Amino acid sequence: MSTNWGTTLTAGQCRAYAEDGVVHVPNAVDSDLLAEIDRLADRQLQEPGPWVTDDGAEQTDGRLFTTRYLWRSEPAVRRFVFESGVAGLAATLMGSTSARFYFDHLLVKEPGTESPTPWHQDIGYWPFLGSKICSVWVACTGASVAESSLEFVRGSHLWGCYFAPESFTGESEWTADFEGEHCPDIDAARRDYDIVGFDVEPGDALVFSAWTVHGAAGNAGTHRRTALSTRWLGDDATWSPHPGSDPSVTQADTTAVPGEYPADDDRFPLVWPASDGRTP
Ligand SMILES: O=C(O)CCC(=O)C(=O)O
Repeated sequence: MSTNWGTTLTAGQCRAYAEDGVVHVPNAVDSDLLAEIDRLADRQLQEPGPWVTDDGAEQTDGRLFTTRYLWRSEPAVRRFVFESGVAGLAATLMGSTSARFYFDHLLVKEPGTESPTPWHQDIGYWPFLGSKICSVWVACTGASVAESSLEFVRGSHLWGCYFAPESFTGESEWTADFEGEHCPDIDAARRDYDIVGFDVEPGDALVFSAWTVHGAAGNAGTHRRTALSTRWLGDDATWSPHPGSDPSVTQADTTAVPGEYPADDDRFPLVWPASDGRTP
């Protein structure tokens, strides 16, 4: 898709990203790509890849399943990353001249899944620092907030807080290595926060800063909720591995130097602007 997001996004959408830390961009991705991702989700549920979170095996009421870092092996995800236009969308909203790709995260909640996505900030999970780092979460299926579309604490990206990563399944995993402040219990005091949630249609994108606190309810609906979240690094991102950060790319996997911009074209490819001069 060759959308020029610089002219397509409204001033209100750009302001929402800057001030709220999240913006809803309807109809951002073509339906043929979404269908490919839906098929991939079916395959992954049957035969999960290496980086999986799954509370499904013993679960009777639904299943919260996530798998990530598929872009190097799955052509559908590769196409999504390099051809859907989401890199340009991320760069434009971050106010960045470039967007490097970090990783993809496919998130599935079967109908009846009780497990919420815990309230969290993304930055603590990731081996990066910088203000221009974001996710483009694309709905592959429609979902209301009650069906597990995302909610955000408006303006929380400006709190100046850096919260510990939270396990999605509640079990102690790599996130436990992090020492630091935990995200407040937003649900225990919802009225104290400015919470915004978005009902989404297939192809809608929610673009949010890595510093914005967000979460999602379980899926009280009758159909599967599938989303593909891609993670983007802007001009001021620096490589910053730390205990408790995402083990899918470690120092051993990259030439990136701690404290410096991650100019590793193999692990963190520059997708925007496209090297062949096309608008991706
Ligand atoms: O889809 C979800 O339930 C969670 C998504 C999320 O937390 C993210 O993309 O950062």
